[in-house]
Amino acid sequence: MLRGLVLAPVVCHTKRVNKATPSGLPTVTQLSQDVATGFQLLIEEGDTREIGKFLAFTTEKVIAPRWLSDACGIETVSAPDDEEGQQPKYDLQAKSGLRIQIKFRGGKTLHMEQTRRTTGKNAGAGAKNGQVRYSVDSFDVILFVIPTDYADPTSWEYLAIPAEELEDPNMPGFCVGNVPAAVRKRYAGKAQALISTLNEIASI
Ligand SMILES: [Ca+2]
Repeated sequence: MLRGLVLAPVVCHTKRVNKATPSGLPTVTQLSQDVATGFQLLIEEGDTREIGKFLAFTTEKVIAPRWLSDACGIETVSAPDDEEGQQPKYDLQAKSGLRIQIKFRGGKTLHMEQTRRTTGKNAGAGAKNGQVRYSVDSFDVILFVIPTDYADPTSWEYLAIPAEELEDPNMPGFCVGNVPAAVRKRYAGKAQALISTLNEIASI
C-alpha cells in the first residue's frame, strides 16, 4: 500500500524565540525555559541561600553591570582569572581601573567570606575552615546587590562600601567576615554617589 508513496522529510516545527543575548548568540530556548521553571520553584520554596546561589552568576554578569551602566554611567568588563586560574577576587573592572566585587545578598547579614581552596596561596591568616577572607587589596569597592522584589530586579537595593572600610582590626590586611551594622548604616543609600566618585578618582 505504501509503495510509491514519497515520504516527506520530517521537519521540526519547533518555535524558537531567538531573542539576541548580550553576546549576540541566540538563546537556548528549551534550557532557558527550564531555568525559568527552576527559578519559579525556588522562589516558591523561599530558600534565600539557594536563591542566592542561583542568582550569583546572573547578578555578576547581567544585573550589576546594567545598574552600573544605567545608574552610574560606568561600563565594565568581567575580571580575568588570576595567574593561577582561580576566580579573581573582584568581578568587574571599569575603564578607569576601578575593581568591583559583586555580592548578591538576600539574607539579613552581608556575609563576605568566600569558599576557596585553602591550600597554597590561600593558606595562612585569611583562610579558616574552608572560608577565605578577602585581603583588603583584593578589590577597591564591594557592591552588595540586595533583592527587594524578585519580580522587578530594577527595584533592588545597592550598597557600595570601599574595601578599606572593611578591614578587620583583629586581622590586619584582611576584610571582616560580615559587614558590621554601623558600616552598613553609614553607606546606606549612597551607592550611586560613592561608585561614581571612586570611578572618578581611579581615572585620574
Ligand atoms: Ca562576587
